[in-house]
Amino acid sequence: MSPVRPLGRRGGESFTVPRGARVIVGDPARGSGLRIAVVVARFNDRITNRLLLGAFGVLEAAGVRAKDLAVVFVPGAFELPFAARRLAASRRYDAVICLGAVVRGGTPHFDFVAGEAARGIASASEETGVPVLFGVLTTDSARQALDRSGGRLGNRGADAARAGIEMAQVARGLRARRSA
Ligand code: INI
Repeated sequence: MSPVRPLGRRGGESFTVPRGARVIVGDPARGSGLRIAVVVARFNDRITNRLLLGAFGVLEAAGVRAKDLAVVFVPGAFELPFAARRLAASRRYDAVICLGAVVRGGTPHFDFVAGEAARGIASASEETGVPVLFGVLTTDSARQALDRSGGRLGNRGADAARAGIEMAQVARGLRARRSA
């Protein structure tokens, strides 16, 4: 079996799959018609606002319309799963993107907040079957968080938005396959 069907470039690599194989793949650049919810933590707002702007930039460029977008603010990353789960369970959105910034700062609080955010976001996705994306920075310093929120190391909010669009299409593809 030789891999003969080029899928085009996804990230850095150009994938090929055997001709005739079933393929489900999303395109992060095509968001038209998708309904997207964004949940953003206000804690470390200087950073989360940058994540939010990065996410909006990607969603707008991909053709997601403002009327298909919901934005929910919560106090901190610990509260992201609560809102994400409710939004996902409503079935009104194709993907839910969670944005937050947990900065270590020498307190054990970090591990609880970051751990619960990750765990809760993963279970919101598993329990509802709706993609819920983890756009939460977990860094040792504010500097590292700034670098990853539109600084020299990219923007994790933009990355999460791209992943959200891609996963919304993958979820649709999987649903269509099940009912076929
Ligand atoms: N929330 C964050 O989003 N980031 C943090 O770095 C953070 N720290 O370090 O404390 C943080 N704490 C607040 C937490 O998310 C809850 O809002 C709070 O505990 C109330 O439940």
